[in-house]
Amino acid sequence: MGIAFRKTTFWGVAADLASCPPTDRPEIVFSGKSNVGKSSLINALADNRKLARVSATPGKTRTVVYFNVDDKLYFADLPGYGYAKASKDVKEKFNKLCDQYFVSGRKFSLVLHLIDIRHAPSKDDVRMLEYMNQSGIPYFLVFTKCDKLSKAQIRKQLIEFSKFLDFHDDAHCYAVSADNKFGIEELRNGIEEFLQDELKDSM
Ligand SMILES: Nc1nc2c(ncn2[C@@H]2O[C@H](COP(=O)(O)OP(=O)(O)OP(=O)(O)O)[C@@H](O)[C@H]2O)c(=O)[nH]1
Ligand SMILES: [Mg+2]
Repeated sequence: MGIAFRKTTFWGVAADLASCPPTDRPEIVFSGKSNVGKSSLINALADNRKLARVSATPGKTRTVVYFNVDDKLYFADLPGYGYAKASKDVKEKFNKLCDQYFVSGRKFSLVLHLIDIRHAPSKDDVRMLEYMNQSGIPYFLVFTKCDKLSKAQIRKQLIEFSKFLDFHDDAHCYAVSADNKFGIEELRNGIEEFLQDELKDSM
């Protein structure tokens, strides 16, 4: 049984945990630095440019934005962290929401953690991976904006990252571009395969 990613619709926004949807379906969380391309990736997966708001100014997303995917799962678009121009107050608010989100015991099935293929992972990325490794949170690493590099450069970057990122043995890595759709179908298939059993159980 497949997931029709094109049947993705806006569900709503949550400024706190109480307004998140019921945990009745698998939830996929998009995390990563501001401007890394979380909202663009959601649009690429759904094949709908108008779905998630892509920021002209980074750091705009300040709430968790939920999408209903084919009435089978949710996508949760988290606020990006580490945006330098956000005030301290705003930054703390983001962090609180993100931290709460991860420690709340809220059930989520998979985190897609996004890293720009062109730049070395930040301290926050490393911290996030350590946290997910320690807590046994399932994640895929998704390297974004691959249209900016050649295939050879992409391979080189992936090898470079694997030297200092503590990849889980079974970590899934994807290289994608929301711009030219490189790797998007592979990621859809990866998500589908990963959720197969959970979706079967919930039917
Ligand atoms: N070249 C290229 N640009 C991209 C790609 N994905 C996103 N962008 C651009 O990167 C910028 C940020 O994209 P968003 O999708 O808004 O990033 P975000 O992670 O949701 O940002 P926040 O909501 O601020 O956390 C936009 O200008 C996008 O057009 C990509 O695959 N290739
Ligand atoms: Mg966004």
